Amino acid sequence: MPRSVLATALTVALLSATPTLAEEAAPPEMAKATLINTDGEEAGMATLTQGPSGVLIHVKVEGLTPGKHGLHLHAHGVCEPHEGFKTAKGHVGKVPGGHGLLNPEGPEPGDIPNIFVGADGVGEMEAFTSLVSLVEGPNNLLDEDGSTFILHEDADDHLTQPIGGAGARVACGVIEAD
Ligand SMILES: [Cu+2]
Repeated sequence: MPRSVLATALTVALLSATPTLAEEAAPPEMAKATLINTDGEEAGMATLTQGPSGVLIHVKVEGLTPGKHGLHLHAHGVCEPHEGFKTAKGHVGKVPGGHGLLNPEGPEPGDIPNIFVGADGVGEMEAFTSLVSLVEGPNNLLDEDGSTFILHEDADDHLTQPIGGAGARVACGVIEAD
């Protein structure tokens, strides 16, 4: 092969291996959830951002009892305050005996760390999980029947079944593509 033809072939190969600008600039997949309390009043906001290996979660709440509260991803995208938010169903990816970030048999994909609420009733947390997705797989939070954040009355000890002793459901937010 003449040298100039080889050089051209190499250039074409290199160009085709370079990502296009559109691919590089593609924004991350985002979702959000407005949390409501058991009176149906707004109690906070959550944002979710898809990263290359999981989802970054940010939650901010207000008007809640000070202290630690269990926070989970639940498997159904309906928040009905008068039903005690039972309409959100169980945890994403729930398996018997599998709840808890510290559970040798766990965790469930819906398990995330607690949120801490201060004396002023305001709480905020950031967490990352590779067990769920906003774009694909069996634990896609934006699947057909949706998903929710559920904030519980008490702390999750990350071990006790079935919900870490976290008690009643006090706030709920439907996760929606943003
Ligand atoms: Cu829960």
